[in-house]
Amino acid sequence: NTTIYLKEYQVPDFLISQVDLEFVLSPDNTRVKSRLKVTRNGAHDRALTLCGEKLTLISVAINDESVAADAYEQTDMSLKLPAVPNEFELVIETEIAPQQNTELSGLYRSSGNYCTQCEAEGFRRITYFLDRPDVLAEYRVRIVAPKAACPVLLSNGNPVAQGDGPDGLHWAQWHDPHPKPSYLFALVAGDLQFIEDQFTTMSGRDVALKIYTQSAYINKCAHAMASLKRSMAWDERVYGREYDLDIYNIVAVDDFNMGAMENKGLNVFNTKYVLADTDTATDADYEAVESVIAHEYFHNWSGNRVTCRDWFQLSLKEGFTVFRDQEYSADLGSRAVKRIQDVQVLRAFQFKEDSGPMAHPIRPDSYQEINNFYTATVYQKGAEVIRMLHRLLGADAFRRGTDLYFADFDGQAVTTEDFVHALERASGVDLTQFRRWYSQAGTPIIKVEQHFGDGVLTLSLQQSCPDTPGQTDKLPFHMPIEVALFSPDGKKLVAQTLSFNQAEQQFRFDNLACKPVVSVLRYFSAPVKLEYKQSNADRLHLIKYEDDGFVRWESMQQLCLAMIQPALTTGELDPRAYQRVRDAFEALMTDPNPSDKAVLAEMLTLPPAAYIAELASRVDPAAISAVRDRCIERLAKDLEKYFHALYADNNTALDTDAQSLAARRMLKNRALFYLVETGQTAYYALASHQYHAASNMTDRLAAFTALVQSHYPDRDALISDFYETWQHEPLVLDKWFAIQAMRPSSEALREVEDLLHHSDFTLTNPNRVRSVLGAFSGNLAGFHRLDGKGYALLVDYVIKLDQINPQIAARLVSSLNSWRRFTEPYASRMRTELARLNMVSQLSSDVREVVSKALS
Ligand code: HT7
Ligand code: ZN
Repeated sequence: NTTIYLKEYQVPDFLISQVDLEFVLSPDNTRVKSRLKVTRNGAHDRALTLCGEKLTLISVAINDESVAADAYEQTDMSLKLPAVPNEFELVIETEIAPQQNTELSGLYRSSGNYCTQCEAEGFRRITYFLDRPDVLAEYRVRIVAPKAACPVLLSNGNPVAQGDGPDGLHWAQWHDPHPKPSYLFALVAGDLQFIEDQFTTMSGRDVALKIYTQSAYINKCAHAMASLKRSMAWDERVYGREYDLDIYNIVAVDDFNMGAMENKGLNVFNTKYVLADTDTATDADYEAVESVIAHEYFHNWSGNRVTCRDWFQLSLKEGFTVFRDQEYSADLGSRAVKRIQDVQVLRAFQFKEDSGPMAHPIRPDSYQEINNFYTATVYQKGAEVIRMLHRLLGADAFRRGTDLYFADFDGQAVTTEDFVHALERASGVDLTQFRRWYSQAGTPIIKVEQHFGDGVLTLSLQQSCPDTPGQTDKLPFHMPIEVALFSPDGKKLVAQTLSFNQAEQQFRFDNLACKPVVSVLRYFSAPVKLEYKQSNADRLHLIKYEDDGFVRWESMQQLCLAMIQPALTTGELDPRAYQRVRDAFEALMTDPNPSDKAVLAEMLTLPPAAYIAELASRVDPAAISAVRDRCIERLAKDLEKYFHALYADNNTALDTDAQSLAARRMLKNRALFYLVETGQTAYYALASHQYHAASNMTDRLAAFTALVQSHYPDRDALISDFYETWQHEPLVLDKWFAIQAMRPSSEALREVEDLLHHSDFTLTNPNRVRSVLGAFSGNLAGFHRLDGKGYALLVDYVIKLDQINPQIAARLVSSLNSWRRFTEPYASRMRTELARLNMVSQLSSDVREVVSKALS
């Protein structure tokens, strides 16, 4: 594998200002004719080298003159034209086979329809091109296809013309007036239905909105459409951003490597993030659709109008856009729950990445395979970095900064430095030190100590950041630390943002009548790990009086960790630690006026096993599962009557708005989970009744999950019933696969082996692969076995999958990355399997990069 370095970035030797593409579609030999307006960029005499992969070259012509084969050099990665004029028209004809494209990058087929995925480097699998984000061109596209098989022909921009041709063919022409990089190109063709609506922009322009999918799914697109309209209005209101074409098309397909793609005017989505109706989608699915629709829409400005200079700048568009979609969801629903859930994702995935062999800054310095860098670090930590900027500058200055950024760089391909500098210019805040967040990897650790005397509280903060591959001796970061002080009777005395930028720093709070309770890192104001010897009494105080839902939840998590962590080594639950959690749970459940039912549901949830593992110095998966399971079982039994009351109180439809109803369901189903964990027949019956009587997938799936992951005696019959009922709904079937693969027991391996041989399992659909192998690899109790058979199974399938879809194979193998952090024999067994994988001679560059870094 070759390594690409940020420091070696060079401007392109040539620019392409106009692209005319003609596609004559056919499953095994699609003809692509590309007509490019090319100009030399600067004074040099270097050759024009175009990227191209898996292409059959038919012809090359410069200024209408055919170029002979001996006048160019072709490799399996490129086409080099040594002597070209300074300005010319280049016409290249190639042939491709979308039907054989199982990598789902470039032009491929999903359920018989044609679609594309060009980010990051898929366009070079369609035609020879300068396939890099800093080459922006205006595109005109003509698509020719059989009318019967492909009545719908779509590309970027606005429709220009369409017509019928000979032999049952028809054609359509599209024009995108906004210059764009090739990664934003899209084409869709096939037998698709659509729903339509419209949006009038703030300047009064009407935009046609359409969502296309297979006819079987068309009745499930209304929520996505409503989400799109809400997103368009939000981006106008909050960022002053208006949509800029006459039409906004979304297409939902079954086979897609990621969640969705923001191609200009023609988003392509994984069906998982479009389709939703109450029968088949849970409340969480509805929220996911809302946020991904918003995310892709927001890219129209943060990514498309202003794009990335190179792929090292990926967080420029992804971190910023994730921040935008997180804020959108927070504005729409419960801000506190959104923050809690986003922090959970960050801790589960990004903290793990930061402590493993693939750790990288949000702007990486190097990569071998760019697809491996669509990571939680670039996305989620990238969003946290923008969130800190927002907090340090304040909302108004931040908005002035983003206005300046969009105005200055519209139509350009820029860097994270350009973004930070725009914020600096607009706000006058010096962000010199803050920039270290872009270049230093690792999760900072903040030690907090407090001292109180003579009415003065001194808060001492110390920061450090662990070494990561290739980076030692990190310099201090600049971060906002939100604090508040509470009086003994629960009054908020002070709330303040501390600007923390030294290795050690002290902050004074004067004139305090008595020792306050200190709340630190409110709203999770910086992506750090806190080392804070807070008393349990203070935690309980914050659970009771904090108005930040995140801190209330975090304080509860800390109480739980204080019960779980010591037991991982002693094997015994400390009775006092247990009693504290038990009493706190009881107090929460008997609070007559819980402020937010969804926050309460989160507070009644123990820290996830993955987070307990992340915090451990050495991971003993069996100990983590055993201790966590024991806590759940004891809490379930001891608090049964409260869980039962909570269930009964919330098993109603008293609320009318969708959000309150969803919060009620969340709380009720949390209670149901504990009730089923008591192992009592009556509660199995209750869950079984809920499963059969449910009027929505949230309740049905919650009951199904609780029962399948318990010792329910009729488990097998229940699993069959679910399958019989939902086998024709692929997204529901994915849930069916995943819930079994996540069974928290050593039995999971046998079940996963069966699932992998199920007639509905396939390695060609990424959602299905994720629902079995992805879910299994995240199953601490099932995957991590003393005999290492979980790892062996995963590697067997990674080897097979690598031949089909290397991007997905590489993501699966990363679950073994953290092998060094495990106790024996797990660590050795994981390493053995990685070494076996590394011995395979025909590995893709994707898997090779992950496995070699994991072993180095
Ligand atoms: N910007 C999109 C990234 C994406 C992608 C990247 C690599 C391979 C396949 C992919 N599909 C989509 C998604 C987003 O962040 O909006
Ligand atoms: Zn994105």
